[in-house]
Amino acid sequence: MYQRFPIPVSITIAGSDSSGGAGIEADLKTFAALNTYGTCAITAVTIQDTQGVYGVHPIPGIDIQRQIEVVLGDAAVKSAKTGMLYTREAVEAVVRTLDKHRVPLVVDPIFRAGSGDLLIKKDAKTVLIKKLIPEALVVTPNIFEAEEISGIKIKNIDDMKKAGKIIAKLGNEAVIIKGGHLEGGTIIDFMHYSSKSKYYTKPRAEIKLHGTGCTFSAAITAFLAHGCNLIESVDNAELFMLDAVTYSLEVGKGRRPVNQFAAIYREIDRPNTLGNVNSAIKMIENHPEFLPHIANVGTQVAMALPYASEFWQIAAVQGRIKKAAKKPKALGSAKFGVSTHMASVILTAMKYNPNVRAAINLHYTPELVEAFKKSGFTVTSFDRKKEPMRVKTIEGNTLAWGTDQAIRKLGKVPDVIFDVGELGKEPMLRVLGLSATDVVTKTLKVLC
Ligand code: PXL
Repeated sequence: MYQRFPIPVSITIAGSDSSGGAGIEADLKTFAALNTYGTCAITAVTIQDTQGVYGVHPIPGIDIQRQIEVVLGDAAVKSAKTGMLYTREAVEAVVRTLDKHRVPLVVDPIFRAGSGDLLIKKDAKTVLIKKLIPEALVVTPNIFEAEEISGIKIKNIDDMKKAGKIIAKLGNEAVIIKGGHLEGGTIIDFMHYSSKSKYYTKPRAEIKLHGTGCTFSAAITAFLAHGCNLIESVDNAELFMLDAVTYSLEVGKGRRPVNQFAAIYREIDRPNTLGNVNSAIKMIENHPEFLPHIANVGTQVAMALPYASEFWQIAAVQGRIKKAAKKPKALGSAKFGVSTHMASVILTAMKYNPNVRAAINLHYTPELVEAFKKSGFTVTSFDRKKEPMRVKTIEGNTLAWGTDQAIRKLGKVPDVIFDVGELGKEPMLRVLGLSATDVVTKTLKVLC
């Protein structure tokens, strides 16, 4: 049948996590973010928040079996994953049904929650290792799970490699041992497949996260459903995790759930961000009050996409805003990636407060600073003379350094950051705010 909106279907067989961060909830969000239609068989209902697990109610094996059977009998499911399988009955139900319907299978062995709570019974673990793992295309244990499955202690990369080889002997095609629980500033995930090794290196997030394992294995499952081979699926899943981890969410008082939608929310905001900068440009052009404050090098008004981390994710005015006879005049309209200077200011501010996504630069005068202060805005500054040689010569990012200095001095992101310039550097003032129109509105409050 011709499908007007084709979307591959995947199934997750896992436990529900009432905190929404892991389990079925993380899997379905991941499937959705990766344009895969998610179906599910729930194996247990857990009572938990971001701080811990307070109860587990297993679903009877027969009901797990029937959920899988009806879904697989109805839709053309392209890939499957398992997560929390609490009881022996649950594991056996999965083995029975997947034996009849062969689909590429990702087994994420779940032994404990990040909080330390047990999420599998002992006899279930034995059957999982003996009967389910051999059926998998890929198994994705963390260090502790890999230790239990392989029977060896894992202290370093060599041990990971040994454990990977042992686990692969169970019959599964590949193993990825996630290295997050080993010490060190970088995390290394190790993959063993057809007697080969592959390593994925990434920076460690210095916060406690929730749902990383579920999201990672669900992402592999989603890419498999899209027809990627195993290596491509893992490569893509690793990339997907970078944004999901960087932009984890502060939802409760405990661990931070990863954010499967960070990249989508960023990209979807492109037209809004461009539109907002264009509106700000119009406001400036319509207010001659700006004219004396337009910077000699030109004024920029810029705004970042949400979850931005790169300069090309910041929109600004192509060609800047210049002084014309009676009014300020923009030489072009809003465009991404046209201002490295404003990108440095905004990206630095966003590290402290992700809501501060916009800035405008104006020519500094002591009178203008006084006017901002008088209107009740917070103002702080940095001193170019204090710029370390390292920043000046090697890093070459004076504005990121200066913005950082100014924010640290105040202890929060201010409304205004200025510097009095130096030889060849115009004295400059930057107004920061939530959006391009917000920074213009703040400035107009002072100027009008
Ligand atoms: O992160 C593993 C995991 C899987 N499934 C459920 C969970 C957790 C962790 O808390 O609650 C249901």
